[in-house]
Amino acid sequence: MTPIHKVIKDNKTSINPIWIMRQAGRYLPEFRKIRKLNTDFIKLCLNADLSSEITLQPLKRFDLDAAIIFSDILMLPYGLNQKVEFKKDFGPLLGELNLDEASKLDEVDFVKRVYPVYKAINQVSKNSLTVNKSTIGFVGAPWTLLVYILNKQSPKLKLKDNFFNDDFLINRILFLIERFLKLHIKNQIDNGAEVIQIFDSWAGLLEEKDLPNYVYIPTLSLVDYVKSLKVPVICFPRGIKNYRNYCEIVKPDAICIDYEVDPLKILNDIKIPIQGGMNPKILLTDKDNIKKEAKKYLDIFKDHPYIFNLGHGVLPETDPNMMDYLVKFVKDY
Ligand code: 1CP
Repeated sequence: MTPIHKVIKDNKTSINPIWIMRQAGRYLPEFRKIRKLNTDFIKLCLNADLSSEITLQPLKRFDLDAAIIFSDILMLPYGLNQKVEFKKDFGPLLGELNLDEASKLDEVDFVKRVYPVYKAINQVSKNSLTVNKSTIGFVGAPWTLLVYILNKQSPKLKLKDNFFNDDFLINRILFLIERFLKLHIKNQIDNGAEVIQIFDSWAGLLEEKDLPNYVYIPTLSLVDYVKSLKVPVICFPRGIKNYRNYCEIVKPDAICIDYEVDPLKILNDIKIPIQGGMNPKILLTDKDNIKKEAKKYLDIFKDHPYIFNLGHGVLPETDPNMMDYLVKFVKDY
């Protein structure tokens, strides 16, 4: 078993595996070099040789315990024939989803559109750099994908005033997303993904009363599906206030916490393995501070099954030397 599997499946507490959300990407000069030559982000994700290479870049530098595949949660709307672009200094920009056509889309056609993602997972999981490490596949949670599909841009900039107006439309989209997410997950697992992480990056936008409809029910269905395929599933409902309720209802195998969560409180509240927490901004400070903060999480979770990670993705302005320092500190702890 890999260290991450030992923590999730055996509740092991004496080891501290580490991987970092967005570990493959913008803070690495070797990534920027490839990105500069490949201005179309979706095309880059669909180039299996390059996306495998990018996935492995952080593993060449740091002693991480997982490879997370270089892809994006927006490959799902892309697979449904919705136009997806990434604009510099703006972020994702989507076209209109043709729901009638997407509802009739054949699963084979979806797989054809995104198959290089599966090919890359296959290549990565067979690479010698991932021996005794976990290859992590991922998807966006139904709610977070609904946000991008309907809002057509990051809700960070603006969530449209009439977002919730058409209940029937929302339910049709959620139903469609769920169906194709299962297909996307199944193909990632069949090609070598050994863990699935579900990113609900915008869960924190919802009021408590709306969580059952948009978050709990659709995510529970996905979690049950991943479990039925005998692969551990980690959920990251970023920004929600009550992680305990979430865990009791959705029942992931492990929970990834964001940086606003009080680690002492969560230790009391939650029995399942925990991942993450440290604020990514800490990596922009100095080594003493990184050590102090990382130690805080490791001390608090020393008798709890814990996977070290940040409380959101590593920031683009992070110095790779600081990442190196963090990984070594966690490994030597
Ligand atoms: O070079 C560039 O401009 C592209 C930047 C980039 C990268 C490197 C984007 C655009 N996506 C990615 C890769 C990516 N996205 C990974 C790769 C594996 C890794 O190293 O972790 C993963 C897991 C994601 C997941 C993802 N995409 C999430 C969930 C995690 C999170 O950060 O909250 C979300 C919300 C997205 C959408 C997305 N894709 C890209 C951007 C800039 C965004 C966020 C836009 C926004 O703020 O709304």
